[in-house]
Amino acid sequence: MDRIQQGLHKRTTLAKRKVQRISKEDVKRCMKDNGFVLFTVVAVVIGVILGFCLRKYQMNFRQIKYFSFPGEILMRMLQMLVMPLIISSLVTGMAALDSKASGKMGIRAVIYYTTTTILAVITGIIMVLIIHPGAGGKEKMHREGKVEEVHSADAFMDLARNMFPPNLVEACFKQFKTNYGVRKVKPIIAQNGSVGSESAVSNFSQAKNLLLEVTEEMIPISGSVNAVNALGLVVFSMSFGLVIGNMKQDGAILRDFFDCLNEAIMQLVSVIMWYAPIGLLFLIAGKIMEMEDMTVVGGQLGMYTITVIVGLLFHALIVLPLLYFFITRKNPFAFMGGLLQALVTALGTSSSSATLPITFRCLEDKIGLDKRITRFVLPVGATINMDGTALYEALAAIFIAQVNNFELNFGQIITISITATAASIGAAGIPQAGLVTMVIVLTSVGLPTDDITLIIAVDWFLDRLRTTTNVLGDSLGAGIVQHLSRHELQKMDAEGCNSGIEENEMKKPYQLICQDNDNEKPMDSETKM
Ligand code: 7O9
Repeated sequence: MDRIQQGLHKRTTLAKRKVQRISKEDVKRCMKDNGFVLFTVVAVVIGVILGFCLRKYQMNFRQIKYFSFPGEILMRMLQMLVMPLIISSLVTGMAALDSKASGKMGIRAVIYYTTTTILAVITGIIMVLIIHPGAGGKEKMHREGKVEEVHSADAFMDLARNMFPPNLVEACFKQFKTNYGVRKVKPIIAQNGSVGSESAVSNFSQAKNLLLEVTEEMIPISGSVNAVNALGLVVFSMSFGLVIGNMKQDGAILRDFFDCLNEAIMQLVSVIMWYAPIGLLFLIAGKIMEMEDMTVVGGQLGMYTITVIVGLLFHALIVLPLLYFFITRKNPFAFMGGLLQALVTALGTSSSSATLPITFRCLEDKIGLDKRITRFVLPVGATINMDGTALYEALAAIFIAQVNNFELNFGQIITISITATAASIGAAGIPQAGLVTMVIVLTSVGLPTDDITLIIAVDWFLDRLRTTTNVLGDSLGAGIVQHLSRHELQKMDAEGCNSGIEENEMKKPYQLICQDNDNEKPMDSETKM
């Protein structure tokens, strides 16, 4: 009895000590983390207020550019890290998984991406049909910018071409893009006396005319645009990582190299995160000062903006969290709280790829996701999973149909859903995507592409919101894939096959946010007892 009591006493004291130690550290860390998030959010709020206050002074373009300079530096810093980050994380992410595990996780991720993208498209379509922002025609609407001609087939072929860059160094700064040239088509006089151009002409009187005039034909010619070919780099890095993983011990040097590169880049991300609030402040304030007069955004365009906002909010705050909750049985809003900094950065930068470094930090350090998951799922998600973009494109296409009083039948709505889904998946591989993908969606149902100019005025603003939705979708996806793959991960831990990535490094202890589920909590020696 005595021994039991002694034992109990010892255990309680130990536990007390442990609680004291952990709580002190946790509180400190919690303060640091939350203080930092608070700092970022406050910076964004100040940016918005400052932007609106400074609008009164009607600064010219040069002054605004100078003012936004600190923000521009933040964008450049983030973009600087994206390429080494995606290459190193994908190579190590794939190498850390055996081909069976990576195949299973890949399938789960792809199912998640397609499901959420389709759900987003459906949400967009339902919202625009209910709210009907396009009532009243387009005559009084303001137009801005211009739209270039795009052939959908060429855009999709460019996508496939960009998946396989012939020169990896060039892929870091150039994307293949089909341009159009004019070719003169001379009439051909056939040997039997009949005359034709390249398409055979049988009618003689028509042929006589052709003899006199040389026709012109638009032909596709190869060209390029200055942009990172993310899709090509992703395809290469994944294949490379898979091969290294299969090489087992022979691939250890390369695995260690990319692992070390990844760690070093992530440390640079931590440094940049300190500068992020300042950069975001100036980026947002500058954008607000640059904004055209709000009077443009009245009437239908105002209603359209509201419809998009409602659609994105519904997808981000209801559909995605519900999906996360049903699959993982964890609180999605706690997850989103840990992601706040990445969401705010997405809002400020309007680029999910530039936000990627911050998303990595949030998911790995704050939410405590497994690096084997984030390294593999996040870059792929940033490249092909764009829920916000898909929702937006479907909604915008139907809005343009509405302002043209164009009745869409059910088949055409389905066509819009399919093209919007495909366009959002392929956006990173289609050169100058933004408008081009919109043109593809509109041409698929015969809507006038010129009417894209009606919505350009609010695009800069809506882009920020859809980027935030995209980042949220990618991150919740990482959480869901981790939950679904927990058994494989545990099995791999048990077998001790971390493929060169050190155990303590791969399994950062879960912090407060995700402690409600024991399944995925890594067991340390104390909890095992
Ligand atoms: C939005 F992750 C990386 F680093 F591999 C990566 C790099 C570049 C991933 C993607 C890209 C990329 O170029 N993406 C891209 C995205 C290119 C063109 C258009 C878009 C669509 O962007 C969204 C939108 O406009 O709706 C949004 N701004 O998520 O960044």
